[in-house]
Amino acid sequence: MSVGIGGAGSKLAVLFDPEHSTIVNISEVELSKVEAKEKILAVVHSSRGQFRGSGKNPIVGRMASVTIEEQLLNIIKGDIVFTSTGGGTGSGITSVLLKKLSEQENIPLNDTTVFAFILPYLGKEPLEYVENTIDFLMDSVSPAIDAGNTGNMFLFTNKLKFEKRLAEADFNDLMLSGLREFYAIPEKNKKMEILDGHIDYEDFRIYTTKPYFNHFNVFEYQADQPLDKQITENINPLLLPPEQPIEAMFLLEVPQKGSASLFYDLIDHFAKDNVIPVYSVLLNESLARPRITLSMLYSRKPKELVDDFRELADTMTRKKLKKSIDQYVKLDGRRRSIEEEVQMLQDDSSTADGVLDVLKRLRRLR
Ligand SMILES: Nc1nc2c(ncn2[C@@H]2O[C@H](COP(=O)(O)OP(=O)(O)OP(=O)(O)O)[C@@H](O)[C@H]2O)c(=O)[nH]1
Ligand SMILES: [Mg+2]
Repeated sequence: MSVGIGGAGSKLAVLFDPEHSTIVNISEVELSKVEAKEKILAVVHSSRGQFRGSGKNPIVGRMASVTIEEQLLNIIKGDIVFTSTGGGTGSGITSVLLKKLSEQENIPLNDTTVFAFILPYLGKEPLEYVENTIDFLMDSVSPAIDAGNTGNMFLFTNKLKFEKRLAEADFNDLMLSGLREFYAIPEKNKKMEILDGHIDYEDFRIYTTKPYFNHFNVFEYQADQPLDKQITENINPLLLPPEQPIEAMFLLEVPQKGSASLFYDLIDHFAKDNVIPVYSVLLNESLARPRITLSMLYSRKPKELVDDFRELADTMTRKKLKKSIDQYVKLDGRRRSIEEEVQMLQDDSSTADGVLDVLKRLRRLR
C-alpha cells in the first residue's frame, strides 16, 4: 500500500498503487482533486478558518500533524510514503512521522516504512522549496537514518523535469514506471523461469527494510562494453547520484539460457568493493538483449547531500536581498563623467545661471 502526504506525495502515491492508496493533506481542494482509496484531512485552524495549504510553511504542516499522527503511524507500517521535501504540508507532516519513528525502540521488519522523497531542482524552483529541503534533510532525514528505524529512502529529483521541460503528469509516469520495475522483481521471480539465484518476496522485503538510500535503474546489458562503464553511464537521472554502495541487488533477464553466465560479471564488479549482491537470473524470451534491473544501497551523510542545496540557497538569498535593496533604496554612488554632468545641466537649465553652473562644476570636477 502507498501513502501520499501533501500535493506531490498524493499524486505519486495514487499512481504507484491506485487500488490501495491513502492520501493526506490540509487542503480539502487538493484532496478532492486526487482519486484515492482513503483520504485524510489534517485539520488545522487559523483565525481565518481551516488552512487551504501551508503557504510553503512546514510549521503549519507540523501543527496539522497533531490530530492525525497516531493514525498515520499505524497506516504507514510496512508501506511506502511519498512526499515532496519542498512543500510545507508534506515535509512538515513527514518530519513529525520520521521523528516519532526515530524515537521507537524496535520496529518489527514487516512494519518498516520505505520513503520516496521528491527534491526540488536547484535554481529553477522557489527558494522556500530549497530551504525547506535543507531543513528536512538535516533535521528529519539525518536523525532517522542514524536511528535506523526506516526502510530504504529514494531521493527523486525534479531536475530532468525542468531540463527536458516535461509535463508534470508525463514526468510522474516516468518516475513511477521505473520504481514499479524495481518493485516487480519478486513477482517476476515467481512467474518466470529461474536460471540462477533467486529473489522471493521475503528477500525483497528484507532488502527494502534497510535504512539506506536506494538508487536503482533498468538498462540493457551490452556484452561488448566494460560493465563498470555501463554501470556508471546508467545512473538513473530521476534520482540523486549514488555513493559507494554498501549492498546491492540485481535481476538479470536474458533472452536465451546460454547468456545466464553474464551475471558473474556483475558479481565480480561488486566483489571488488566487498559487496555481495542479492540476485537472480531469469529467462525472458521476449527480450532482444539481456536486461538488468540494478539497485544499490548507499549511505551518505545528509550534510554532504545538502551542501549543494545550501550553496545555491545562499546565492539565491543574496540575489533576493540585492533585488529588494535595488527596489527600495536608490543609491547612486557612481561618479558621473564630465560629459554626463554637462548634459544634465544643459537639460535642466538653459539660462545664463545654468551656463555659470556648468563652468563652476567643470572646474570642480577637474
Ligand atoms: N515530480 C513532481 N513534483 C511535484 C508535483 N507536484 C508538486 N511537485 C513538487 O513538490 C514541491 C512542492 O510541494 P507540494 O507537494 O506541492 O507541497 P505540499 O506538501 O502540498 O505543501 P504546501 O506548501 O502546503 O502546498 C515542489 O518542489 C514541486 O516542484 C508532481 O506532481 N510531481
Ligand atoms: Mg499543497
